[in-house]
Amino acid sequence: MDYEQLAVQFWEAGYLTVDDFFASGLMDELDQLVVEHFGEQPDFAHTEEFLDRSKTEVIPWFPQHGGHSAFDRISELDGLAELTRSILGADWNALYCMVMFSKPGTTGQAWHQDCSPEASDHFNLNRLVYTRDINAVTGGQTVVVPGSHRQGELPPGDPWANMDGQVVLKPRKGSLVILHGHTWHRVLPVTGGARFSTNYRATPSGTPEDITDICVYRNMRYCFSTQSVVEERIV
Ligand SMILES: O=C(O)CCC(=O)C(=O)O
Repeated sequence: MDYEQLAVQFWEAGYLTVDDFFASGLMDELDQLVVEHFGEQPDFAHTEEFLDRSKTEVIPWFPQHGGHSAFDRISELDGLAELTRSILGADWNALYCMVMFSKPGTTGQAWHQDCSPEASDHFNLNRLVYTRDINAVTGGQTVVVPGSHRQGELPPGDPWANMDGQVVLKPRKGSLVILHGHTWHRVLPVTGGARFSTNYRATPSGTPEDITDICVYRNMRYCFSTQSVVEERIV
């Protein structure tokens, strides 16, 4: 695999998809662990205010904090580290891994940037692993605006309206999607079974660990650590 070429592609578009990056057997194993953890009807972890205002219905899980070492096998893969190094340079940092679970029939995630785009060198990378196919039948496709990681703040507006130039990604079982934290992105409504991705976040060296504490939505900025709206955004 030509990691340097993939890095060029990433920096041009602000995202990258590589299908068949992960072995099928490992995907089955991780998928099973996620399903067992969440069960049929998991409770939401975020506040009502967040769920209502953000138009985002996800439940996070940090499996490595609970000693689920199977998830380490992704972070230990040489190919993933090599590709991350090609994108971020030699001194990058791996953060935690987080599963984002959405129940069937939920809204997905509204447009957002994972962190504030004011400083172009302060950002996170979402390194997303998919253990099952995501397509028009399942719903939950990931939508991005190519090049938006260079366009500053996500414009205020309708959290859900289509945006000019948007591209719909349909990752498959075993796909890797890498998203720049400043890229404008969202997840479409989940119309099939449960939908989840596992995010192995990484940052360039010198980035604060809490870089994703304040998320930018089209109608607000939301701070996760204080569970509060820190800025209303009005058109
Ligand atoms: O699960 C996905 O495809 C996208 C995840 C996402 O929006 C995020 O991690 O900020």
